[in-house]
Amino acid sequence: MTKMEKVKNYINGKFHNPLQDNWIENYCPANGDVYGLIPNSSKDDVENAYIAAKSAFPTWSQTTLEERSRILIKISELLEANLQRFAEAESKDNGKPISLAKSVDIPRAASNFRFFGNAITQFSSESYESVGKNAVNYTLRQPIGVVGCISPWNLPLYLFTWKIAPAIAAGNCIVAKPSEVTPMTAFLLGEICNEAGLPKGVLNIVHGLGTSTGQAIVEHPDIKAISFTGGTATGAHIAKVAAPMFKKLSLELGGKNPNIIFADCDYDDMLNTTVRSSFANQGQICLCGSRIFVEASIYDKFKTDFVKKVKQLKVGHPSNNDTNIGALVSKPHLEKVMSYINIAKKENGKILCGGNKVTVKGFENGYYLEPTVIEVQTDECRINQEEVFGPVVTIMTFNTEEDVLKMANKVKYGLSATLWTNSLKRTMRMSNQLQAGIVWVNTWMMRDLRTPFGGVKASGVGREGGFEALRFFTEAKNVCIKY
Ligand code: TXE
Repeated sequence: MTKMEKVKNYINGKFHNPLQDNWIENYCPANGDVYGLIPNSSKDDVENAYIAAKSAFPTWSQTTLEERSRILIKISELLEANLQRFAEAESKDNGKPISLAKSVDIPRAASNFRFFGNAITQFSSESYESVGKNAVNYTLRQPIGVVGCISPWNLPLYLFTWKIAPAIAAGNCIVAKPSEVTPMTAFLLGEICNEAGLPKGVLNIVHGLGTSTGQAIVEHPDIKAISFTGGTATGAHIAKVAAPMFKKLSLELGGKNPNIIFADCDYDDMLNTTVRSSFANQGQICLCGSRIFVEASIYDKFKTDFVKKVKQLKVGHPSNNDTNIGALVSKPHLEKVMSYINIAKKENGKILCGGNKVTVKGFENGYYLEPTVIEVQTDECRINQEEVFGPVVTIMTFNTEEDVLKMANKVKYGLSATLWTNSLKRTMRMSNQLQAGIVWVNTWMMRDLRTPFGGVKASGVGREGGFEALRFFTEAKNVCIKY
């Protein structure tokens, strides 16, 4: 067996084993081997991380914006300089194609630091003159103190840094936990932070299971805000634990996003983007358009062309440059996705392509699955209502704008929606009425980091991105002076 890669906790600028010497096995999705060990940190490890964060806070919160900005941008530059190493680690830990880790995950993690390094220099307090009352108000935006950041496994470093960069920029200190399924790049980030001169204790990373380490962060009475991305059930549980302590909460949860295609769209662009919005990252992105609705007049053509393109996608080892679909993140997740394919079959869903596990030669124990397209007759079946979070999409037809809008909104989630049309009037009507935090028209996952990001209904509460994130990680304090 190859040498075990041991992840350690990063507390007060140093790397530590968990106090109780408890470890979890880390699996490589591409071949199913255990290749590393991860601390399963206890309450005491979380407490040590909290103490380090608490002691760093008075100085960090008073550090000038220029200095915070300089350090964040330095971290960004170091990530860029280490692109290859980080991309390889991400791909090995998660199963995603190396090409994706190199072009999306790691560059975006670097952008998160650069963006918030710049944004904090533009974030300002407001003032309000109370005309005729001889008074002036000013509103300070002060850092909260010690905050908790908990992130998932699908875009590991990308989503981890999406939280910690604004938290640090705003002057907070952090106790953070990446997913226990994909801890490696967060572990490597510790070294980069030290090299960039981030003062010790500003960022502390504890690894472990959600139910032990994550729970300890959420339950900690002095960790005053929790920013969480993950499953809806976990989000609901976190909200329940945090509410009696009046913690500030930002929850970015699941999605079951509609991709609505009208006959008047730019067809080729729509087709290529729809393949991507269905299967990028093995369909494990909360923004993936997993419910495809196609206007009746182009339904048959779309069905033929789409299935043909999906069949061309290459499932293979993540380290091959020509792989389009890598491995799913874990064995339990593969089984969950398979179980949904079976549910769809029982519900009379017609499998147009895919539906089976794939054996990749030389990596027979890896977690591979064919990209799967299922034709459904009704939007009310489970495969069309519940989040699968894998390379599985449904397609069905619609006749009127009214019908498709109803179906699009008739799920418990409301994260994103995609609309393909060249009609301006329809664009305006539909985008106003779609129940989603994000609507993309004639594109998908085009991101501008200044924009609000998050969902409605069971997709969560709060918004990340731009000044929204900086507002979340600060408390507004109004001072009213009568003169
Ligand atoms: O996520 P969890 P899971 C969806 C997707 C997936 C399902 C479950 O449908 O199949 O959620 O995935 C930590 N207190 N998404 O179970 O458990 C956990 O350790 C504090 C959508 O893997 O929500 C990890 O760090 N923390 C999603 C993080 O929560 C807890 C991305 C997310 O894990 C905790 C991932 C607890 N009690 C899955 N329990 C998206 N929105 O993008 C777990 N955690």
